[in-house]
Amino acid sequence: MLSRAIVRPPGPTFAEGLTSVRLGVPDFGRALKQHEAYCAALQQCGLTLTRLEPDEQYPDSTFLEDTAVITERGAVLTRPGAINRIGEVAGIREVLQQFYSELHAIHAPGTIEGGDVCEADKEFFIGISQRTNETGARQLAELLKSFGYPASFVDIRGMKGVLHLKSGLGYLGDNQLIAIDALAGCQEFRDYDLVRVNAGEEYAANCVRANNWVLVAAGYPAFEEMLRGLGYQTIAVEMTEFQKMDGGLSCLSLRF
Ligand code: CIR
Repeated sequence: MLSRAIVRPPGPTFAEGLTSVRLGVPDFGRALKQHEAYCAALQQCGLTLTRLEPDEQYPDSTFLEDTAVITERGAVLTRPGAINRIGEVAGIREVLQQFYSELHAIHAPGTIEGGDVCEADKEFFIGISQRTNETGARQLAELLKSFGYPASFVDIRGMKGVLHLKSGLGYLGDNQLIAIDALAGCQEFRDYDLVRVNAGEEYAANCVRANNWVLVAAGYPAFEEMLRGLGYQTIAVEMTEFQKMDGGLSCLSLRF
């Protein structure tokens, strides 16, 4: 059961963040409204929010999932592969110290971004990506092992348009793993029931199971309908302005 989430609204420099997509410049006012609706959706799922102040020094700091990996048994501060995001981690350390007495960290030359880490019940998948290197993945796997969790690696470096592992993978619970076509054939997922995402709806794969609900990006009706058909209650959240900056639903919070 999830009880808390940490969130940080975008700051006025949001549009200066990193992006690899060409969907236009995000509208700051609209991004703030979408973020507020996202927070309301998490609250509807029963989560108590810790709301951090916007941090204009770091345009991508609203995507705070990338700065830590949180499990029931311990937390790990990451070391983002995007050099201009490394400084975001110090602020998250201060916040997580309130909740975790023991905080671990990834060390240079290792890099990890939380978007590359997918938990499926008691097992973790770690994406090796443009942002997460093998050294960082191995460091994280060792730490997860010390918590009692197995981890395996999924190399996504050759997958065009997939920034992070969770850009194309999501765990719904009940042994059901959402996967875009490029990931569906990975051996690592062979023991799971795969829920496939239609071509053109790949962005929707990054959804968030939060207690009795699944948060989905608005605008993907076939995907949402499919989840409902599987018996899930969904909450659709407008994400257009975050999508312009390569961000999905999971990146906007740390949930535990
Ligand atoms: C970045 O490129 O780092 C941000 N603009 C987007 C990060 C998205 N994070 C995620 O998918 N976990």
